[in-house]
Amino acid sequence: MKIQKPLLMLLNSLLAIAPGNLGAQTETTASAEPEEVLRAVSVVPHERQVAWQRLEFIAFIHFGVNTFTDREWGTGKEDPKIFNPSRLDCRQWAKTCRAAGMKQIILTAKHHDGFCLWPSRFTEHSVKNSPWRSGHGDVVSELAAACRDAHLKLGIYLSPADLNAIERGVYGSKKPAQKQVIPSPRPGWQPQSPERFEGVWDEYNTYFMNQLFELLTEYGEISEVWFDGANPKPGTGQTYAYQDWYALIRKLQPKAVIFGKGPDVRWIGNEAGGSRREEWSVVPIPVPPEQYTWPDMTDADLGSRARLKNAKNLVWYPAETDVSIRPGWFYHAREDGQVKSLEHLLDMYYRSVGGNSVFLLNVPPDRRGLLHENDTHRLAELGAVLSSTFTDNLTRGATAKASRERVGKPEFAGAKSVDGDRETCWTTEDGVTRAEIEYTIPRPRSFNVAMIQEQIRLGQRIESCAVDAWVAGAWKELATATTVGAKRLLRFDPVEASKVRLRITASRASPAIAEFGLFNAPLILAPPVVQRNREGLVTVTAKPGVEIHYTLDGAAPNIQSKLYEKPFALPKGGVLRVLASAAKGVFFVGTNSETRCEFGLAKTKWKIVSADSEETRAGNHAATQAIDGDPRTSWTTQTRPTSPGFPHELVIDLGETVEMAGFLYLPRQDRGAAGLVSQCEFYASADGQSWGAPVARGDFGNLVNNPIAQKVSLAKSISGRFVRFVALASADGKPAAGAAEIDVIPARP
Ligand code: FUL
Repeated sequence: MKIQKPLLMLLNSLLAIAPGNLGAQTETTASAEPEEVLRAVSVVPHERQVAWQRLEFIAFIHFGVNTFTDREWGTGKEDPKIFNPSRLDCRQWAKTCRAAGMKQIILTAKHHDGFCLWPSRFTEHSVKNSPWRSGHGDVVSELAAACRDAHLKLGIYLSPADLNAIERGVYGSKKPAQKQVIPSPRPGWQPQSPERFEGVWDEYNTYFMNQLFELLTEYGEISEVWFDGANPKPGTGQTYAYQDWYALIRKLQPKAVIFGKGPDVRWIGNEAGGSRREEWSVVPIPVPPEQYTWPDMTDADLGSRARLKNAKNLVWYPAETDVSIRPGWFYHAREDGQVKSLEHLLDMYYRSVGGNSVFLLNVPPDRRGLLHENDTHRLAELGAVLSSTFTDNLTRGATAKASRERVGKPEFAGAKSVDGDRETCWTTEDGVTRAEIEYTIPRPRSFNVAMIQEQIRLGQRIESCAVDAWVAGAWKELATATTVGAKRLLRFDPVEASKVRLRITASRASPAIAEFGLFNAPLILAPPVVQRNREGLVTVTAKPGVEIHYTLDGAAPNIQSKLYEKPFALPKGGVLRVLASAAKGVFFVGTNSETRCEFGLAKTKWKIVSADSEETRAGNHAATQAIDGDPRTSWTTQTRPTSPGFPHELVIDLGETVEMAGFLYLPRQDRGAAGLVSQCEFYASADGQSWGAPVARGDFGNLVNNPIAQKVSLAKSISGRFVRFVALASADGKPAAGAAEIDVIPARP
């Protein structure tokens, strides 16, 4: 039976809050449930959130002037003429995403630089002033058409922060707000939509809403509007009329969810692809949603019972996990060898889609306007593995025997959890919050993945559960989980069985299981793990059954390349590319499982000469940690309220004279925010006394969310024995500096 809206309301009141109606059940706990827990269970998703959740796997496309300037964050001062993709083809993007199993594409219509990928009538900083398609191009329109053809949904990223608008004095302008009507008239423009929005807005909010109006009325259906919280230049005093933006979106695209700085979908809280151990879609907020300015929610616990205590307002606010297939969000040729491995992508898929979240994977087009071959290849592999894993659900046709069912309600029988219909579900009686269900499949099969889905239209209920298999005459626990929500995927070693049991061990109300599945995922060829110590010794490890080959000249490794047999010395550093391939007679899915590393000089003789400050109070953040060859440890300057601010500096003695070609700055990798250096200078000296002018400057974007290694190359190599690293500004605007590692890239003879 499908759950229809009126019934849903009835069901919800029946299933969720029935503390007085517990009868003589033995497995009940609901009578004891505190009021706030019952309230949390009664919060359900809006239809647009259900539709979004079911997309599961979607694509992000970061494309714009940064693609051509090789930056992660632009300046707003770019010349629009630099945007000139030679072979832009949105159909190639759509085809690739579709083949990977993605259901939607979100495009950076405008990133922080303010450059618009559509010919907006409200700025000159756009494709209309670029040579691409002789100034008549419109990436949004080409992508909208490609998505329609490929049956993909379309989302729009429109950066609230706008560096070009700052340059023009529109953003952060102190001019008083005025009465406005959106869309603002433009000569010769007949807006396609009759909708009008009146209000009192400043220049930037008017500009922003006009852009939203263009994007939401001229490109067909838009399913997601992405509001990024990041701002490269905070402190201008510009405020955003969020509630008016939302009202405009609701009117023009009522089915679209609003992400991030908006009420429908929350940012998972990191850019590394992982969901929380407990990912609750119901979270407390301090004021009613209509008055709320949605913050980034990054706490480890957002919705546990402890968080619900004293909660004033509870909302359905599910998570989206955004991450890039490469280190950066925009395309950089230097990252062609750093496309994430199949294993890494799958791991993120399992943790996000299988962790009650939607997986938003970024694939950045290159300067041709095409997705690079390395990315398309990887996405095709990913799509193939996902479909070969999830097409054959072994519980199809299984029989189900539940410990508890609703008496006289066959529409909620155990069998409903294996009928392949996610609208139906198995539930127990009200108040029964612990239950088991046993599935028998027609013959023993081998499997290594279990899938549990709650009927989220009835809220999120399960707090813990376990899956067992009947093996050799006894139940064997395969895996346990905390929350479930829209989907929980559990991975374990392959097991062969015909009887499997799902145990709900704690739930906020009677569990409502929409689907339970079992799958057999293929073995994946994982990339080798490379480690190099301070002395320059390289160790490579891989799974059993894997052969390792490598190159040191930058060339792509293949099975003819040098075979790795034991650790080797790499004192001068360089680019190491290592390939995993299946040994004879072993079968894995996935090819090109490569790890690429760039190393600087070995640090055997290095010493710290001086550091202006070291934080040794909270953990060991001494300066030596920046040259210990261990990326997990870091130097940071003191963070006491009285600690001095920028500049900070570190002087290193390399122990010998070196011809230097560049530097690597690795920000701290432990997700700590203090000390991520966004601007710095490097100096070189023969004697550690006379330094002269800086030999290089670093200007690094997006470090807080994506603290990847930053490379600074010298225009001309320089010789020296001492290096001075001067930090000038930090990514979080606070006065501390730091580094996980500082490396010197030697000039190649
Ligand atoms: C961040 C931005 O600053 C990055 O450039 C990127 O767009 C990412 C998705 O969000 O906050």
